[in-house]
Amino acid sequence: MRIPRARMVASTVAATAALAMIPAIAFAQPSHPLTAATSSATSHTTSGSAVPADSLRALGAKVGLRIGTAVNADELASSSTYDSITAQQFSTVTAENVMKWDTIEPEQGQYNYAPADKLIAFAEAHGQLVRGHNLVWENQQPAWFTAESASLSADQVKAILKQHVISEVSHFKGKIWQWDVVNEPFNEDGSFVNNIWYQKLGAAYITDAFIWAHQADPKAKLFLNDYNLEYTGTKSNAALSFVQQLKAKHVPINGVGFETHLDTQYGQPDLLNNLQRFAAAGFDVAITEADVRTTLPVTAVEQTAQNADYSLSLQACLQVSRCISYTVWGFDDQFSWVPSTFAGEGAADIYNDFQPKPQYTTLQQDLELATGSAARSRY
Ligand code: 9MR
Repeated sequence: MRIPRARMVASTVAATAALAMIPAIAFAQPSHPLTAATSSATSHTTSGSAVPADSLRALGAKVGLRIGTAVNADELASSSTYDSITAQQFSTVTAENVMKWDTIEPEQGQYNYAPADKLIAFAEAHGQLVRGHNLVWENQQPAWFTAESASLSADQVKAILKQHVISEVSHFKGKIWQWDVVNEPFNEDGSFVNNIWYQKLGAAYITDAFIWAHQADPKAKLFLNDYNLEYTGTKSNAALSFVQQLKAKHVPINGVGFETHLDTQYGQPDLLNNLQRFAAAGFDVAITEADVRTTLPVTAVEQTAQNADYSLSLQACLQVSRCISYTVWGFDDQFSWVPSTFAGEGAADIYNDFQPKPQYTTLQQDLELATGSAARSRY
C-alpha cells in the first residue's frame, strides 16, 4: 500500500492537463471560529477532566500547535483508559473510519451518522477540534455503489458524488475544523489514481468535491490529503502543481495533508522542504496520519530510528507556521492498521498497551524544547 521511494517514476502530464478544464470560480478562503473558541483549553478539558501540564496537548498549546490522534470508535465506546488518554493527550481528533462513506451511507439514502456524532460529542466535551476524514476516496466506498458504479453514466456518478459530499458536510456543518475532501488522488508517478471518479469524471471530480464541500460548510478548512508527499519528487511535485492551479482558479482549497506514514527501512524524507514549499504557495499544511513502522521485533537500532523519524516529522511541522496540526494515526500499537497491512512490521505508534513508548517521550521532549521559542498565531 505504501510504495517504496525506489519505485517512483516520472510523469505529471495527466495531472497538469486535467486542470485546463477547471472553471474559474471565486471563493473566499475561510478561517474557522472553532479555532478561537477552544484555544485556551490547556489545563482542563471543557468537561472538567484534567489535562496534565506535560501532556502532548498542553505542550502543543504552549507552542501554538494542535496535537491530534485518529480515533478508533469501537475503543472510544468501550475503554475508559482509551478515552482518558484521548482526552488528556490530544487537542484534535480524526475519525479513523466512521466518517468514511461506507459507514456514513451503508444503503443508498440511509445514513448512519451516529458513530461519528459520538466522536464529535466527545471532542466537544473535551475541548478538541475535529478533522473530518474523508469525503472522496477510492477505498471504503459503500457496497451498493461499488456494485453498480461501472455501469453508471458520468452524469449519474456525478450526481451520486454531489449528493454524498453535500449530505455529509451539511450534517457536520460547523463541527469540522479541517475536512479531507479528497483523499489520496495521486499515483507515485504524479498521474491521477484511476479510481471510479477519475474514470467517469476526470480530474474535475476533485474540483467539484471542493466546491460542493465549501457550499455546504463555508467555514471548514478544506484539505487534499495524500501519502508520500513528505518526499521531494515526482508525486509531491505533481500535487503542488495541481493545488496551485486549483488555487489560481479560485477553487476553495485551503490546505494539504501530509499523511507521514514512515517506515525505518526507507530512510528519512525531506519533509521540512515540502511543508515549506506548499506553505509558501499559500496553503495550510498538516501532518495528518503520522506513524513510524519497523520490522519486528524492534531492536535498539530500530527504536532509535523510530524516535528520529517521529522527531523529524514533529520538528518539521514546528518550523512551519502554516503547519496547523500534528496528528498521529492512532496512538496505541494495539489498534494500529500496520500489522495487518505490512507482514512482519509494526510497533508504529507512540503507546503500547496504553503505556507511553520512547516515541511518546521524544515528541514530549521536542515540544518542551520548542516552548523556548515564541508561540505561533496558528493555534
Ligand atoms: O486505519 C484505517 C484502517 O482501520 C482501515 O481498515 C483502512 C481501510 O482502508 O484505512 C485506514 O486508514 C487509512 C486512511 O483512511 C487513509 N490513509 C491511509 C490509512 C492507513 O491505511
